[in-house]
Amino acid sequence: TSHRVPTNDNDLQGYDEEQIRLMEEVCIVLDKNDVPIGSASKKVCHLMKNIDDGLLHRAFSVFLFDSNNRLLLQQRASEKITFPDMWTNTCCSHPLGVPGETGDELVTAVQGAKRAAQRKLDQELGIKANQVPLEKFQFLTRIHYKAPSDGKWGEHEIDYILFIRADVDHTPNPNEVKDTRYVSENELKTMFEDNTLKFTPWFKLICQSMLFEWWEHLDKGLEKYMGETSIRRM
Ligand code: DMA
Ligand code: MN
Repeated sequence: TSHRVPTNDNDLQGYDEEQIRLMEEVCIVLDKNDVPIGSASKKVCHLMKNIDDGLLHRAFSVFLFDSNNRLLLQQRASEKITFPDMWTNTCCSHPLGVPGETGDELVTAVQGAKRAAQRKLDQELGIKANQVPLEKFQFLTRIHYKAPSDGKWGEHEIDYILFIRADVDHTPNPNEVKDTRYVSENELKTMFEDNTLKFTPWFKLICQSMLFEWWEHLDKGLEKYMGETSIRRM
């Protein structure tokens, strides 16, 4: 089934041309148990009026750490249609409704999220696939959350949380990323005290729940946290 929710072309007027084009990407539409039930454009999936009707899609969030256990953050570009200029984790986007990125079972869906993560780390940050091989990604859990952006746009996702430890070379794509910064745990906590900085809602949710506990276990091993099968509802 395809969700043909009527939308108005005026919805995208005035936004960046490249970001408008990316709104045609095909997202995976889910039921609340993360079972794919169809597909819909990125635009349709992120209009608050459709989210209010229950439309839910699949996403991923990458947290990339260097060998000093510093987390790479990005500040979203002003061109982004949702959550512009906000600081957030290394890279977020959506596995698409294409072979290799979609899947009904958790194992195939996780593999699809890893492939999408590798694709977007290059597109957003210029990190090449050979520096972030699929087998290096660690799947932790899935988070179901809903968050408005500006009234018209928002998020309603089941978000696959992926950690990766790698020393990488990055060259941000200015259409996606305004700034980047490597932070220690204490440096991130200090950033949260700076009222001039804005953070994405999903990053705040993950920071308030599991991030610092997972971070503490980077050296000890994340095995006991990996591959959680229940979906965390936030
Ligand atoms: C969407 O991220 C995914 C999450 C977890 C919020 P995004 O808005 O950065 O997606 P994209 O980079 O595809 O625009
Ligand atoms: Mn989304």
